[in-house]
Amino acid sequence: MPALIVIGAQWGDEGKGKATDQLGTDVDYVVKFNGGNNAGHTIVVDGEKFALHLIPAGALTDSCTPVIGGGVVVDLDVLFQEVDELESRGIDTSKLKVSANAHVIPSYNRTLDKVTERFLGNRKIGTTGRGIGPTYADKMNRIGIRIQDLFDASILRQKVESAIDQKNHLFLKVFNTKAADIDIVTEELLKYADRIKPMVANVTNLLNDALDNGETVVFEGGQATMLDVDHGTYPFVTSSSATAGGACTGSGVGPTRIDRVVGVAKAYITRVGEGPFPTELHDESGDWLRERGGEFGTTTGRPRRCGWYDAVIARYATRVNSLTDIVLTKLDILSTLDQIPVCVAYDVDGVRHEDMPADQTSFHHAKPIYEYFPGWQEDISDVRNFEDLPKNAQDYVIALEEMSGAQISSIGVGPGREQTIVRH
Ligand code: 2SA
Ligand code: GDP
Ligand code: MG
Repeated sequence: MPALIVIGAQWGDEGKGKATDQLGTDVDYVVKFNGGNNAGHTIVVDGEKFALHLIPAGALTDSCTPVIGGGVVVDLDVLFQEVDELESRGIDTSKLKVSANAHVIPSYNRTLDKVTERFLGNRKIGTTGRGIGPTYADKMNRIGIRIQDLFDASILRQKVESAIDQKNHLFLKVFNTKAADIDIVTEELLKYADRIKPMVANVTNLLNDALDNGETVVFEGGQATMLDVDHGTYPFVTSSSATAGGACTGSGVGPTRIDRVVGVAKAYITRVGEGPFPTELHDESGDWLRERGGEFGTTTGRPRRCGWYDAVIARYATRVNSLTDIVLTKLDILSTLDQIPVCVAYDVDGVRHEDMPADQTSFHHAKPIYEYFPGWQEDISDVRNFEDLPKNAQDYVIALEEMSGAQISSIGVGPGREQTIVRH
């Protein structure tokens, strides 16, 4: 399976990091293609917990080369903190490659992200405050700073100056806050130039050559389908392409080279930040899922909003990403429930919708229509074969598979690398 995309099929935190890591030693390259350190992947290897933000999950496998593609926005402080932390824990990061086209997140964009959210008040997006949105806005506005700009101090200074001209107007006139200083920002960025230089690679060539040589490349999505800037619940989305198409634009590998697209979905669903969420639970079932599932953000520690599996979203994700299969995670969390509701369709102002409504207003009004499945009491975290799952758990998985439009190829029954049931 030479080129495989792993993306989130819901609102993020489905367990993409574990799904990528678990592909293991057969993988030669793992490529992060979108987002930045707003992502947080928790991976547990031999009982040891790793929280990765910028460095792709493949870094934990010796034989694998981690790659940061051109579609990523890089906070240099965070990148090197992460490198240092992994090295101090015995993980070799010397193979890490970074595209010269990736944009950097200057400090003024972290400030802008936070002050904008404060300014928006109850209209806020609930961002991670990492400067992601303003940095992608600069990229589209053609005032972004790229990794390659770090290697020419005078060009860098000019670019910082153009960007800051626009920002300082906002900082001073609109947000009533301190102006950014050209010299300070330029220095903040330049100080990493020597350290990052050896990591910089022509990622397009690297990955296309690898595929030509029959090597395996995994594209690891950050955030998820419903947070995608085009296909998600806009404006309550992140600012990057988190769907399968983003793997191509964010890395420089064309769509005809992709062999498999895996959507990672939890056996229930969570969301962080603001925005509509039809199956959200505001009662004790939601608290129960959050506590039992450990549903707190890897990056910010924010409590995640929790709800039941939404098959309308799953079908949508299958289409938007052309999923070949689904990795279903956290089935173990549902053990001990008497019955498990699954949203099979929406009621929008009295009309039944099997598919995602075409406009956001309808999605805001969508009320879940539930079907109820019998639960199971057993702890399933040691199960490794599908046939050894309790019958009701097997039936639940088969029902989700039928509703979601793609085969469920593996099932997570715990955070550990080995706590996985492979079906196909
Ligand atoms: P941003 O910061 O501009 O990308 O925020 C825009 C929206 O995207 C959501 N978002 C996320 N949702 C879930 N998980 C994310 N990453 C962390 C994790 C979350 C954390 O993996 O655990 O630690 O809080 C993530 N990143 C962005 C965000 O909530 C906004 O709704
Ligand atoms: P990502 O952003 O999609 O990589 O997901 P996160 O790492 O933010 O959140 C997923 C959480 O679920 C992590 O703490 C994982 O260790 C954990 N996890 C992943 N798969 C499973 C599973 O099958 N069962 C359980 N109990 N935990 C899981
Ligand atoms: Mg996460």
